[in-house]
Amino acid sequence: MKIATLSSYTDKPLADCTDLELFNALLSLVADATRERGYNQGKKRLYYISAEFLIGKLLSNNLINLGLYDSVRDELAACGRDLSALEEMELEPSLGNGGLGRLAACFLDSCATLGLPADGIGLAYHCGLFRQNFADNRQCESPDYWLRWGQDSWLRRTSRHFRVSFGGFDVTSTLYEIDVTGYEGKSGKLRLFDVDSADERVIHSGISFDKDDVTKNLTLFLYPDDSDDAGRLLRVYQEYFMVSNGAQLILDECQARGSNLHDLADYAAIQINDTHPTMVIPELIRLLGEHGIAFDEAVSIARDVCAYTNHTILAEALETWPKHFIEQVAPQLIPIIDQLDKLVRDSCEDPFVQVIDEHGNVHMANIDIHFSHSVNGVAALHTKILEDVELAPFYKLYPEKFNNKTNGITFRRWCIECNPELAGLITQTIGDDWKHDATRLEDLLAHQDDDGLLDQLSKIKRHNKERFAAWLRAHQGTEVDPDAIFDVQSKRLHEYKRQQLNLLWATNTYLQVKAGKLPERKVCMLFGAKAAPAYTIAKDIIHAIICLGKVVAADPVASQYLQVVMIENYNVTAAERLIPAADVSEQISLASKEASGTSNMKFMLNGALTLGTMDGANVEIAELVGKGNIYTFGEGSDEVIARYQRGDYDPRSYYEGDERLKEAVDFLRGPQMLEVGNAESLERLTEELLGKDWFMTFPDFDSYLTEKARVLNDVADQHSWQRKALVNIAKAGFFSSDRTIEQYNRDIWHLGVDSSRGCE
Ligand code: C3B
Repeated sequence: MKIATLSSYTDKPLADCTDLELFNALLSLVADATRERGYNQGKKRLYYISAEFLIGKLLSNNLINLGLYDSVRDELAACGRDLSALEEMELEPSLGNGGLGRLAACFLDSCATLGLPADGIGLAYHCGLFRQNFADNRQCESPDYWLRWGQDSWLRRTSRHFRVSFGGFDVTSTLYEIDVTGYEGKSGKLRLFDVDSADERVIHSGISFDKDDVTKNLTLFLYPDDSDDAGRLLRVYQEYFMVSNGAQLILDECQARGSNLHDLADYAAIQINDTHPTMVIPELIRLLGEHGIAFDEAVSIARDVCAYTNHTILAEALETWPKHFIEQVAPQLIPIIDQLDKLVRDSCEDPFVQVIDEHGNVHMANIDIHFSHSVNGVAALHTKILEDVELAPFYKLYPEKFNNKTNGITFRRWCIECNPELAGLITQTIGDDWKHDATRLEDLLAHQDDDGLLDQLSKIKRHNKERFAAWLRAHQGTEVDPDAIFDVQSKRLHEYKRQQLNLLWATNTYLQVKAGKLPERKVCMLFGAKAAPAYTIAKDIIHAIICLGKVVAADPVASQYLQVVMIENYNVTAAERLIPAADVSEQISLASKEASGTSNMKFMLNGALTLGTMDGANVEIAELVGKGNIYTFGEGSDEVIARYQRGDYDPRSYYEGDERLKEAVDFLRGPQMLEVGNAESLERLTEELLGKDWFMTFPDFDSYLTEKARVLNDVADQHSWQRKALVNIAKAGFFSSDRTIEQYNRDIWHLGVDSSRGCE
């Protein structure tokens, strides 16, 4: 079948269709084209289980991957219709929070593109992560009904149903699927489960809802508020629901492909994305037991099938659940977890590595490490810290399991789609091989002295800044000046990422301007971040940023030199506009704390220069681009880890010792901020910094100021700046998720590539 034109999917001329009718026609066109190309098949299949898949809007991405973008755009244009208007009306599926979820989405894209038989497994959240808006200069949360749009959606209901038993009751579920199109190749699927009894009427005001009625609320939200036991318990219900459905599906499918279950590892690889899906291990063992496989063999099968990725060293993110929670949610897992605990206890006495600790808490990461065959970190430094420090006792037990897989991003979305002008310039300069082999971007290095090219880079950046400014105006009514330097920090709000350090810089800059020291060029600071609803200090930081923005904007002089903007409801769609427009990429986490970071890679690919600490993947970026093409500052991870170990950090000594820091901190709770802000919130933030500053912003303050001054000074010489940007673009090839996925497959999954053509 040859894929027809869009007009063959509508029963009237395109010009007469409503936008909604056109959108639905596009959905059908894409679905047919995807089916026509076929799905990647093979004896062994990867199941990437994850609580988050931050897939972003799919229309343009699918059209590009299917090679239909230009023809559809032209067909619409010929009838006076605009594809970008249809792109605008699509709602973004908000099925993720941050880097972890976006990584999962990039990985599915790469698996599909590389011809690997692979699916994502997760939950069909009705509202996903909350929608953020600002009122009274503070974050407010509301449900994000990404499916309630009067259109069909990418989510396809299947006829497959499962039953999941919880302590005291059962639920039934339905499998939904979203096609994951590969670039000029076949497809994979994102397979999402929903509970049949879900009922959105239990949502009260905002994102609060009846936490007790699990049959109704189970799949309504990603990461329900976990500040109380009911919320925490609900997370365990969600996790078990996800893995029980997933494990049943996997066993069914592998049997259908010919597995006798003893040989499951020849048919399935399961990648456990962070600790949320950990219960898939005991669940698999339990289900294998139901199929008559003895416990010891089932453990060994599960180990051969499962692999675990660690995404953070932050203790609070390495989940532990009270055993009685699991007993309440899935009592059938308790005998298995007890036996796993005993297996570990019998072979090793170290309390650090036990499955169940002396307080009766189950350590999910510990289950993953003992009972999977691979443990990987997500950047070289992160993996080294896992091996040498955070998971050192495990590394001693199982050195052969540990490996590094530095993260990556898909260049389809993060360049070809979001920055078409840059993609066009690259292709014009070096041909289009880079679209399949990102390392070919290095061919750009031969053009470093091409003044015309550097000039074009500069023009494209300017154009992207204008495009972003127009988008922001429409999005939240804020005006930004494309002549200003766009200095961007966009990522989840977390103290370790240190948006507060950037806030202190902005405060200092404002005070400098007030003291008559005027910068050469205006800086527009753009923040994009959501704070977890129960994370008070994170919300205080957002509040302080917004308040400072108001103070600066109200000042006729300062506002000529500085602007501080918090972008509302930062998500993939916003990132796609923002990142191509950035001049400076702020990657300023406390060294040792950011496992990898992936926005650093996206900014680099889009020609922004990194201002960062030697943390996560920044270290690898610095190695690749060389000292002259990145701006680094701050203490290194060894120093930071040693300071934590000594336990002698005293923020007050830094505060007392640096007048600029003292002034900036005092300003946060001073009269001008109090005029626009909330005293309790500003006070709490200031006290947190002075009394604790757990992520050590103060020791890096001085070097941050120095290095940021250098960055802002260097932007003025656009020729030399764009040369640096070109080196960054050229060296970004290493961070293609195609490279990452090839490494996962080579070292962990061992899937065959589906190189056949045509349909399923
Ligand atoms: C993130 C980490 O914080 C990032 O450093 C990393 O790049 C990505 O994962 C992807 O590996 N992360 C997250 O977004 N959510 C978590 N719960 C844990 C880590």
